[in-house]
Amino acid sequence: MPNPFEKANVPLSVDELLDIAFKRAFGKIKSVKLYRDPLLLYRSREIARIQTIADNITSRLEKAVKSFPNIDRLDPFYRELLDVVVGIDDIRHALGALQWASKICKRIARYYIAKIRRTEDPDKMAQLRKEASGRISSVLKRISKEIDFLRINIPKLRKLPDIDLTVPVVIIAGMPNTGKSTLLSRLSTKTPEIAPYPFTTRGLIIGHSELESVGKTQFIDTPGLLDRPLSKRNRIELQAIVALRHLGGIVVYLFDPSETCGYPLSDQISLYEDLIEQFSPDIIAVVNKLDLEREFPRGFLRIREYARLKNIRLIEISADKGLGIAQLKKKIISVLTEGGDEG
Ligand SMILES: Nc1nc2c(ncn2[C@@H]2O[C@H](COP(=O)(O)OP(=O)(O)O)[C@@H](O)[C@H]2O)c(=O)[nH]1
Ligand SMILES: [Mg+2]
Repeated sequence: MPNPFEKANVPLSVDELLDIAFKRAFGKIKSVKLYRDPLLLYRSREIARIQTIADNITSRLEKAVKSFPNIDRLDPFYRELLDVVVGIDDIRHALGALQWASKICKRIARYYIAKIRRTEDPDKMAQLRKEASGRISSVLKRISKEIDFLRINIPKLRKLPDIDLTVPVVIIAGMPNTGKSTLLSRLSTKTPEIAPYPFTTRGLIIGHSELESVGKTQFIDTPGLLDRPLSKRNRIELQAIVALRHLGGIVVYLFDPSETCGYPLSDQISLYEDLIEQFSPDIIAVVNKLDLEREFPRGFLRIREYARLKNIRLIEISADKGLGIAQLKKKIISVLTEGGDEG
């Protein structure tokens, strides 16, 4: 299931829409019937001009509206992102404006075409056609703000990550340099994809893997999102984080008791508690850099003591040296398949 906004049309600007429609209307039009009677020919031509302008514009507007996914049927993950990136109310308003303009343009065309049918005066026909095009132009100009809004925002939505929501997700969290990228590449097969994500400069890093008895699994590293305290985030950043929660994934949290990551263990513990509270109650707690225990024993003693007091089952690994990875995989599989605590 790819990004649902991928096929959303970026509408042309008002000037482009008008330009194309008018050029079409004053070029050769196939629908003009070749009457011998000059009056009938004249009438047919003016009607075809109005019809061409209206059809050209309304079909483009409708295509833009129809190509946008149904907001009410979006998966919560993408709906939340839509709200973060552009705002659901604003997008509804903009799409509604295009729909409104299309309806009015059709109505204008019908009205003037009927009037042209009722007149015998060629000058009057030309004048009515000019009036109709003038009114259609001004309807479009009234929605230029909404069109520009879509022109700016739809490309942003099209760049959102493709996340297969039918495949289980494992999110890797932890402070910077605790070993998330190293672990991701240990757990997933090929080189990971990088998908742009709102409010991160480095995007989401997505690794794919086949897990025994689970099947396809996505491992996601979220640089800049789940690596510092949530309390320091603004509303928009929090929303980008909340969207991650809608992935329904499990979270693996990395501690680096060696503190070679540059962050004291106490900060790492407080981020862990923050994530438990705000993000997910069942986070798999993982101690990384086990190979550095001899060199930095204090942190390792402390995290084990903390885990004992809180009744947390720690899994100890070295992502870099490949220690404990099988055990961590087993744990991930058991949580994904049973949601349980064994393994
Ligand atoms: N000694 C040791 N270093 C590790 C281990 N895992 C990661 N590192 C190192 O820690 C640094 C940060 O790792 P990285 O995966 O980029 O961390 P991230 O910022 O959380 O993605 C790198 O220099 C890694 O080589 C480990 O198990 N043992
Ligand atoms: Mg990294």
